[in-house]
Order: sequence, then C-alpha cells, then structure tokens
Amino acid sequence: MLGILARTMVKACMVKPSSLVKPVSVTRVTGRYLAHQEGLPKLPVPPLQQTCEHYLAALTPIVDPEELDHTCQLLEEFQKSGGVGERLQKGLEQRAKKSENWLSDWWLQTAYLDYRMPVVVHSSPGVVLPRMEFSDRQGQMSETLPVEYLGGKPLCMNQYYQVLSSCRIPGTKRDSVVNYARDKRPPTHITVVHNFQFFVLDVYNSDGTPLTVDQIYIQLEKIWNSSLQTNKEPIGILTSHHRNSWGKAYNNLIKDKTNKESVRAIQKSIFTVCLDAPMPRASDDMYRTRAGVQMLHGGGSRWNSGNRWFDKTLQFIIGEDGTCGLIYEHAPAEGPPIVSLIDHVVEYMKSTDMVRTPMVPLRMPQKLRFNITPEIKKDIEEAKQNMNIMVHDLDVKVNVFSHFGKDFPKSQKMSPDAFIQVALQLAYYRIYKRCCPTYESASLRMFRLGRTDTIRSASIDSANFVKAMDDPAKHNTEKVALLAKAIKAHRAYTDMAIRGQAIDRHLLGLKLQAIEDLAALPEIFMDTSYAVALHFNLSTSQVPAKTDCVMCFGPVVPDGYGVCYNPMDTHINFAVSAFNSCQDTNAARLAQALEDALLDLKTLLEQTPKAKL
Ligand code: COA
Ligand code: HC5
Repeated sequence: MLGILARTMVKACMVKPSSLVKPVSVTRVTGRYLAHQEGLPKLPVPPLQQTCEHYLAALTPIVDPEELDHTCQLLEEFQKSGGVGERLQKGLEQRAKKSENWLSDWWLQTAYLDYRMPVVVHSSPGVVLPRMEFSDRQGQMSETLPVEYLGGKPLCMNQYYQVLSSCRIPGTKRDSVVNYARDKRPPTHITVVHNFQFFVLDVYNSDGTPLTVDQIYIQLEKIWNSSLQTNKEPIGILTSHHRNSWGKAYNNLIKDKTNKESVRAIQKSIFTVCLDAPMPRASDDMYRTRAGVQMLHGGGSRWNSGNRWFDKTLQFIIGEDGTCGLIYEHAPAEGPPIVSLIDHVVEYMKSTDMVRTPMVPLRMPQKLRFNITPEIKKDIEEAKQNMNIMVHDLDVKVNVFSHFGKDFPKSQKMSPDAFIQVALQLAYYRIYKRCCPTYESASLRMFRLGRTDTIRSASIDSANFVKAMDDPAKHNTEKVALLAKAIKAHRAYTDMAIRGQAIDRHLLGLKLQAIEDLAALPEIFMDTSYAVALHFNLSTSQVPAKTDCVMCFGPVVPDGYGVCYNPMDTHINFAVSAFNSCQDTNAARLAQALEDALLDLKTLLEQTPKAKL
C-alpha cells in the first residue's frame, strides 16, 4: 500500500508552480479571468407573466384547491397592467442592466450571510472520497498532499478565487466572506489541525517553488508529534455555533491580540487540512454513513467536531483509518467547482512523475496559540453542547444503489436525472400519501457570476404518475405513458431553469425589489401558498463527479429530508438526511423507498412491451 502512497507523494512534487493555488502573476490571471467572464451572457430577468403561470402550475400538486384559487386571484391582481408586479419587474430589469448579475449579491446575502443557523448541518455540505488503505501514519499524512495543488484546474475563474484562501467571518447580525487569493502577496500557507491544535504550514519556499511531497510529509510529521496531547480546548468548535452566538463570541475572542493573529492565519490560509482522530468503528455496511457524518459534523465534541474551523471555505479531512473527504462552507461556491477540484486531484494522483526532494532543512511549522479566558471557555462549552445536540439530531443514511446507474434510463431514452427525481417523488408519495414541495439545484453558471435556481420536481405530471403507479385499476401501458410524461416535464423544467427562466429566484428578486423600494410587501408573498411552496420537505441536489464519491447535506426544514446523489454509469451514490427530532421522518426509510422506487420503475419499463407504447 505504501508503494502507491509513496508514488502519490512524489507525483505531488511535479506540479508546475503555475498550476498551483498561488497565483503566479496576478495581472496575467486577472486578464484571463476578465476575458473568460466577459464571454459569458448576463442572467436574464424572466417575463412576469411566464413566472406567474409557472408558479401556479408548481403550486397545483402541493396546495389545496381553495388555497390555489385564492393565490390565483392574488396573482391576477399582482400582474395587472400598471400594477405592483409591473413596477417591481421594471425595477429588476433596471438592476439587471446596471449590474453584472442582478441576483448574485442578493443570493449570497439571503441564502448564506443573513442565514443565522449554524453552518454545520444546515449549510455546509460534506463529501466522502473513496476510502484509502493507510497501513500507518505516513499513509494518513501523505494523503493530505494532493490537496496542495487543487487550484491548478482551469475552472470558472470566479469560483476558483472564491474557494481558496477564503473564509466566512461571523457577525452578530450577518456574516461576511473574506478572500485573500487576489492580494498582492497571496497566502503561501495552509492550516493543519490535529488534536484540536492548529498549525501554519508554509507550502512554498521563499523562491516561490512548492514544497515537495516528502518535505510536506516531514512537516506534517513534526506537526503530528508536537500535538499528541488530547486534552486541548476545541477552540474550532466555536465555529459550529448559531451565527449570532458565534458572532458575539468571535468579537470577544479576537479582543486578544494573539487570538486575533491566530484566527487571521486560519482565515488567510489556502485551505485547512484536518488530521482526524479515529472515529468509532462501523460495520462495512455502515461505513459510508459513518464517513458521511464525519465529513458533515465530525461526530460531536468528543470526536472530531473540534478538529475543524467550519467557517473555512475548504477543509480536507483525513482520518487515521483511511477515511478521506472534505467539508466546505457554502457561501462562496457551489458543489460542482469543488467536485471538479476533487476529480482533478484524484486524476493527478494517478500520474507517475518522479522528483527529488532537496535536502534543505525546514523550519518547524508554527503552532497557533489561543489565550482562553473564562468567558471564551464558557462559549466553547456552549458551542460543544449545541454541537452535540445537532449531532444527535442528525439522521443520515448513505447508500450505493448498485442495480443500475445512468445507463438504464439512457437505454430507455430518458434523462437519468429526471428518472431519479421522479423515483424520489414516488418514494415520498408512497410514505406520505401526498406530494411535497421539492427543491433540486439547477446551475446558473452559464451566466456571469451565476449560482443556482430551483427545479421544482413536484409537478402536475409527476403527481399524476405517482398516484397512478400503485393504482391497481391502471394498466402498465398507462403508467408508462404517465412516467414518460413526468420525466419529460422534469427535463423541460431543468432546461428552463438552467437558461435562467425558472420561477424561484425571480420571485425572490421581486420580493427583494419590493423591500429595497421600501414598498409594502405584495400580498403574493404573504400568502400561505408562498410559505408552503418554500417549505421544501425534499431538498435535493445532483452533484455528478468522475470520482466515486458521496456528497451529503442536511435537510432545510425541521420535517424534511436532504437528498444528494452522484449518478455514475452503473450505480448511484446517494445520501439521505433527516432530523431525529421529527417523528415523521426517517433517513433509512426514505433511502429504502427510493431504492424500491428506482427498481419498480425499471421493472415497469421492462415489463411493458414497447409496441404498446
Ligand atoms: N436519452 C438518452 N440520454 C439522455 C437523455 C435521453 N432522453 N437525457 C439526458 N441524457 C444523457 C445526457 O446526455 C447526459 O449524458 P452524459 O452522461 O454523457 O453527460 C446524461 O444523460 C445526464 O443527463 P441528465 O440526467 O438529463 O442530467 P444533466 O447532466 O443534464 O443534469 C442538472 C441536470 C439539473 C443536475 C444540471 O443541469 C445541473 O444544473 N447541475 C448542477 C447542479 C448543481 O449545481 N448542484 C450543486 C449545487 S451546490
Ligand atoms: C458537494 C455537493 C454539495 C451540494 C450542495 C448543494 O446542492 O447545495 C444547494 C445549493 C443551491 O443553491 O441549490 C443547496 N441545498 C443543499 C439546500 C440543495
């Protein structure tokens, strides 16, 4: 095993400085960045009437008919010529003209920086990478090395600069994000945390060349050996707290100069590497689930939750038992750029280049000191308690659906993503006998500074299908026709969303425009239907990766599920999350129902002779 790891280490040495995380020449990179950005179209503002129509259609399967009637009237009023809707629409169009992207700042603020729940579970996604077989500590530490050259991939340049050398900063009312990647002298260090103790590790020599893998290994070993004590205060756990509480604790923490400098070093670092202590053993069956929670929250205060700085945009996590993965703070970037980085690293690790390590002695990595006053200690204790409650409350089930992957729906000439989403609708309907508001992320990265919009997977067509599927009075041919229609409708919604024509961000924009105009909030936003529509019992996301990894995130409502999936060619990795405090939800139950639904769809299609379609 070490042979492979040793090779991996050597490969890391071969990265050209120009492809490293440190921008070699800011002007050159900026030039490329601008050219790239200018080539992208601007996010459109969809037509008002179109959004109103689609909104009513989206409400149809999820609200009562009387409620729908009422909303229909409100929408008519809203759209009236010379009415509120028209005025807000004009305001939005003006905003779109004047800015690079009418939505992105609002979205960053509303979806992330103003959101006060802890980032752990409620916002930051975790990713489990394929398990490594470490035979010893050298294995664990050398696996951290590929992360050093993650930035080399020519990604969307905007996201590239958001992911590295950046960090969220808590506030007592709202947060902010700092980014040091474009500084005149960008950071040249990463932070490493082991047994709750943080270290600064310089990954570049003074001449700008990167450390070799051997050198980094030597440095990591020094860190490891000087952080063997396990009785340290888990200062990092503060970052898992409710944002207002953390904001308050933060202001108190950084009153002390040493603490402030230590925090700054973490915020500035290119990324963080968490060398985790062993987690409780899990059976092979439960391994992925255990790894999923290790990435999402670290297992609680007595395990690895203190071995993090949850505000840090990118944290790679390497367990002693070969569990590898990462957690990222969502405010600056979406999943796909993160996953592209992973794919790049995994691919890079396969190369077999060799390089010699210069025998220059290196300075001991600097340990970050924290002065813990009784008040800070109290904040840590509070954060620990809160973290342990969150850990107990999170119910996760990670599964590999191994019967088929994208291959089967493709063989049926169906969109695999739509197939999975319709299966999920069926799974939910079978358990709850109702359709629920469902969110699927759609990428808006086709547009300059684009983030996401919502694909509403619960549609009139999906509802017709799920109701028919288990109805003994319906023939298979009819079920297949309804299935095909539901899948087509989903794919059509997806196309609409990625072209910037979906309804959710437009409605949000109209609402925020009203607030910005200091006008009364239009009735459509105070309507019960609107609240129902935004109560996403199913919050889902497809994050495709070449690497066989599993991504997970928490639910967005107390009685909901988070469902993340990575469809591979012949299998599907998926993670389901729920809250234990909700009696009505159960992650394993929905995961099982989803597997059953996927298989039942396949059986239905295979048992129905094509000629009859
Ligand atoms: N017949 C045969 N093949 C089909 C098909 C059909 N009717 N429809 C689609 N396919 C193929 C596609 O060509 C594609 O082929 P590939 O595997 O060679 O690439 C594959 O099936 C997958 O297509 P599909 O399942 O339809 O989904 P998609 O890849 O277009 O993805 C979204 C859909 C919504 C996930 C995507 O548009 C998106 O927005 N992704 C980003 C989501 C995101 O940002 N998530 C994270 C947020 S942090
Ligand atoms: C590593 C994969 C993480 C996926 C994260 C994701 O999908 O985030 C969604 C972002 C968005 O704007 O749609 C939010 N969601 C988790 C609530 C679906």
